Amino acid sequence: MPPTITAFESSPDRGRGLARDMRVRWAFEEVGQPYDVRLVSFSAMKEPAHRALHPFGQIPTYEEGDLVLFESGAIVLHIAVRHGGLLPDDANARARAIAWMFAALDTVEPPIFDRSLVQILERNEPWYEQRLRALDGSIRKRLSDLSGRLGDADWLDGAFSAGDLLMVTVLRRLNSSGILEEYPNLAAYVARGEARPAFKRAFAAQLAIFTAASKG
Ligand code: GTB
Repeated sequence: MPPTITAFESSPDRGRGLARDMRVRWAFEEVGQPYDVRLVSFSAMKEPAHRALHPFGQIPTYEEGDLVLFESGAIVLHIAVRHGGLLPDDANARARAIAWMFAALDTVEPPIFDRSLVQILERNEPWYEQRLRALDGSIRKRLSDLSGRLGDADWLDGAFSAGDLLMVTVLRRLNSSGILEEYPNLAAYVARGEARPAFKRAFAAQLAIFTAASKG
């Protein structure tokens, strides 16, 4: 039986592939492994049955036999360790690819994710513009360093890896902000990731859920 992951029954991103199941789907597609998806509602996520899988009552989760995982980064790492194609064989290169995974989630994602939260939750607050400017400053600092490091390479460290997969999913969240375009090599990097056949298959799969839900 293929592993089962969970995803939003009705994603608030309206099929833009911004929820964190997208990176897990993409990882499965890159390594050529089938997977099943169980859709969960916001209320079901907070029920004991789902909390047994995910202590914080969120998606995505991963179930395979006796193994239950949460945290999208841990799930992508697990897929990459189990199957070839997302981590280099050379031990040092593998360690560096894993460092890029952590960099994507620990160093680059926080201000980007906070920006989207602030736009949703704090738009009518008196501090909104100031907070947004501060976050944009933090984001630009990270992007400037990342852009300098990437230079004119296709990927962050040699061949495409799970580090690139996570970094691209993180940067995609800036797609409608205008900020990414200030760093043409990063915009091209995201476009390269999105052009990968595995990304396209993963994107189409999550979009199909939104399309079916909006018809039904
Ligand atoms: N660190 C965890 C991980 O990486 O797996 C974070 C998991 C997480 O934030 N899950 C979110 C969730 O379940 C969905 S992805 N939220 C429901 C809840 O907490 O009750 C975050 C997300 C939500 C919405 C959009 N969007 O609308 O664009 C994008 C991303």
